[in-house]
Amino acid sequence: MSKLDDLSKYISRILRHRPEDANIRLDEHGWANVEELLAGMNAAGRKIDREILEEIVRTDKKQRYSFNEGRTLIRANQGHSIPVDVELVRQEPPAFLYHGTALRFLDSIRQQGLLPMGRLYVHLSADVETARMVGGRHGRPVILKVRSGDMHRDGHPFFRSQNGVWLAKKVDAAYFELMEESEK
Ligand code: HQG
Repeated sequence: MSKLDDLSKYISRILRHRPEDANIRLDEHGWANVEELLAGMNAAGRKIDREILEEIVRTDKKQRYSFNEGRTLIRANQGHSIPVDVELVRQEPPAFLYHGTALRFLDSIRQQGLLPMGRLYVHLSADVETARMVGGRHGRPVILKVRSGDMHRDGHPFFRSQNGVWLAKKVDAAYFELMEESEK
């Protein structure tokens, strides 16, 4: 992993899950003060300055972070476990969305539906390839095809984060099926 990737991983942990590790606080919309973040990271032994932070935000492959207009504040676009309101916009989803998970979770998911688990939302992808990569983080990947259009028509809200991730509060088992190898 490159040095920037390594720093980015750390920043996503601070901005989504554990701001206290860098001795900072997020406001109710998930914003951290940039100067405080830089100072907190350096104090925690993660050497970083504003230039490096700006490069990480600009080059991050998943566009995980945003600055405010004056670049005094920074937040993660999605993926939080702490309850912040990142002002997600409710949006009509495409007919189908995909969720990659691991084979070992499948029984539980079939029983309970897809739940946010440690995060605020269930994360869904517009394409199979992304879902496969997300699932592969947890083990042998399997892909669920979600009837998001039907869910939307039935009144279940969908949100799309700043960086294009689709989010839902929950997906009942009636709305997804396992994709067979030949369909992927
Ligand atoms: C599973 C990464 C048992 C769910 C990715 C998943 C994504 C259940 C795991 C983003 C379940 C949670 C999020 C149930 C769901 N029983 N297991 N009822 N319902 N699960 O990491 O979607 O690189 O919190 O299938 O790219 O894997 O960090 O969610 O396997 O966009 O920016 O519980 O994180 O982005 O795992 O990944 P996660 P996720 P970043």
